[in-house]
Amino acid sequence: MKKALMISGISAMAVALAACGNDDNNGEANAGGDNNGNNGNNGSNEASGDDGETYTLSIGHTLAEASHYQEGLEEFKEIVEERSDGRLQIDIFADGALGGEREMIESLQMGDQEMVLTSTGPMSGFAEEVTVVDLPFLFENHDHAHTVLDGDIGQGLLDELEPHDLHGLAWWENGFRHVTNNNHPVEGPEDIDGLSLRTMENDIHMAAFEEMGGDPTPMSFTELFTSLQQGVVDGQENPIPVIHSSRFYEVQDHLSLTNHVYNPSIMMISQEVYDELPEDLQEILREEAQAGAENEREIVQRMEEEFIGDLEDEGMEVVQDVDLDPFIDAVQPVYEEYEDTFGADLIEEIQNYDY
Ligand code: EAX
Repeated sequence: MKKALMISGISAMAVALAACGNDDNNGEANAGGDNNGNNGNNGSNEASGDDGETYTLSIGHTLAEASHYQEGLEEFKEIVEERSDGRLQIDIFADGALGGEREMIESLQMGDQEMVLTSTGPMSGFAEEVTVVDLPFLFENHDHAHTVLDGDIGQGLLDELEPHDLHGLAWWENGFRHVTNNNHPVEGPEDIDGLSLRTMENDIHMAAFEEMGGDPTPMSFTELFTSLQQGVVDGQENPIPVIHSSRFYEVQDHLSLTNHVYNPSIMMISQEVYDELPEDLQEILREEAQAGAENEREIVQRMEEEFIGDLEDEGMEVVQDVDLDPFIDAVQPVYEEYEDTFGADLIEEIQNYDY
């Protein structure tokens, strides 16, 4: 299995030779230990202190350089490289340069890519348990979502990733998703009827639009702008910062603030890569991923407030005061369909969470 983690510096050879030497004595690869079976890293393979290595971690995402993901990641990169004294190098790849989200997650599992910042959209193909968050209208607002995801429920969902060779570092944010299309304004679920809409590769989202008579087409984000431009689909749904930073106003006439689902993102690292890092660098990644999440959520909020007016200035007709109750009623069958998958108790616990 190709190792993704790039270790640079001549010390890599020295560490490898030292590990081989210690292998001869106590059968455990380690760094900095003695030959009496006491290794320098609490019995695990990670060195606990500075092993003199530089680790280069590539992180991919599908959004534009002008997006909330990119802005949040640039600040994450700066603080991680500073806190680690350069022992961690973060290389950011935007615009789907490393592939669509599903492809990048697969690359992490194979150890061919170190990190990804991805929507939960394609996660049903990897860890279905996590996609409980994709139920339409599950979260009432951002505070509700943040409180659940930053608590025991959110950590429990991240823990579900580990058996799939993925390590969830923190819950970042994409935002509340809204419908755009080129046919007509959407003011009620009846206006979804007959629309062909691109969705993420997410069964729950597809089921929700089918309940309203829509014709969902699952598609990687990397194909979306061209598909809209060519009329392959009538519309799509995404948060305001995505619609703006990916310039969908150039290929979509109507935007309706349907708020139909809160869409979190996950900052993930390949479990194989994570396990190879010294514990002090693992701690920096964990702490700064969470701090970066809280920073990126503020970026999303700023963009959501700022960009609706911009989208109108760019020519989009925006339906702002959408009555959500008919939409909520229309998608109730999706909850019945997925109750067995996630458990009624977990769904109710999230819905009734005190925030
Ligand atoms: O995660 O695929 C999508 O619509 C997502 O919003 C995008 O990839 C960012």
